[in-house]
Amino acid sequence: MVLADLPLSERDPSLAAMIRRENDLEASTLRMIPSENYASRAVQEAAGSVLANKYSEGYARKRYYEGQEIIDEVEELAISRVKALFGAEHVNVQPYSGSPANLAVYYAFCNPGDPIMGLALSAGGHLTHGHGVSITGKFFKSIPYGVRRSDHRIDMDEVRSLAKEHKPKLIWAGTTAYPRAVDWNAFREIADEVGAILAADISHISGLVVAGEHASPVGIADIVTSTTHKTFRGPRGGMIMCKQQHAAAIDKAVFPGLQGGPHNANTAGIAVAALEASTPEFKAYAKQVVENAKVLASTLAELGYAIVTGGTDNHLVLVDLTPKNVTGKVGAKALDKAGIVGNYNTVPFDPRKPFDPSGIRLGTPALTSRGFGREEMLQVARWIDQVLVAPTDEAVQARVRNEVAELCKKFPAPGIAV
Ligand code: DSN
Repeated sequence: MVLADLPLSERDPSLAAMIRRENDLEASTLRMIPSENYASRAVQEAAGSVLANKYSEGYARKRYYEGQEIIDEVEELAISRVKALFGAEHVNVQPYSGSPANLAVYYAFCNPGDPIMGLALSAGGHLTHGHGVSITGKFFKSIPYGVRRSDHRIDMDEVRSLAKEHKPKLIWAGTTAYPRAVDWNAFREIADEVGAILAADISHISGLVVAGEHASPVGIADIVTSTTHKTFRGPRGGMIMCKQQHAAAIDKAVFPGLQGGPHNANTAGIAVAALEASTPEFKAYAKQVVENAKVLASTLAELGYAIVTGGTDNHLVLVDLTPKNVTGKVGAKALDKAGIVGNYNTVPFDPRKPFDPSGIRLGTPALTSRGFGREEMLQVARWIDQVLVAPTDEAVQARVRNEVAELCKKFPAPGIAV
């Protein structure tokens, strides 16, 4: 057999072993980072296929390279499925991920130095919505808005007054660590009042939007961006939806503005994910994601945890650990040792620094993909509490890790070989 035909386990056994270990880790732990999920076997097959071999600069039927008859079909299929799911007028599935999708929006509508607005990272926004360490905060004049001190919800009065003062070219509505619904119409009103482009970043919630578990910004915002691997449960990737009037500007910004050839295998994975997201099973899944997050939030609240905003409307729970005298980093690391994988996170008006903040962020998309429901979430909340009340107790961590692994065996993760 020629070397190129050897399986990975023989061609590169050490790397194959790493993948096997990651497989086992994902199989046996509770993956609660809200932006993660389990892509199905079919999505993984498409995303790992020979389509990755092909270069396809341009768009379907308008490529710069030959041999595109199948790639064109694949990209058109992905686009038509995403259009139908979201009711979008125009879709671009070429962005490599969420950050490049967002950069394309800037490139389409803004010039360097233009004022732009987005939710501050410290209040639950995203780096690419104008944070100072991001290129988006360096090349544009970023005016962040925040959440109210009283209830930690987005302060639409502040959004309006900042927009009127700074006349932004672009306003971002969208979040990464915000447990409540976003009011797209309220953003639309403000954008109209100041003549701004409104971009909704639904990376975290696109699966919920498809299923009607969160209101859709499609048709309200000028532009909607999303990753494809979070609640949408596809491969790593990005997509942009927009009104027809912005189609040419967006397409030109993605290619040739920012990117070269699209990652065609990922495009195929997006097509499969869109097919899966159109099923009644997916609708039930997304409903359960939200129900599970509500159970987690209310149970942790009963156990004495400070839940940011007092609960959740979506797939994530932001927990302020200050009342428990544990920092977010210590808490997240203790949970990780116990097989409960979340991330430490700032909470609004956090007196601590982002590298060792006061909170943890926990999500339910991956657990729900395993089939977890109310009973399992009650148990997860109890385990979280047992670990966090004694964050240096390695015996507790070991015991919980074993119990977690036992429960995981009863709920095999999709797309994971056991
Ligand atoms: N890294 C993603 C998240 O965890 O929310 C955002 O890009």
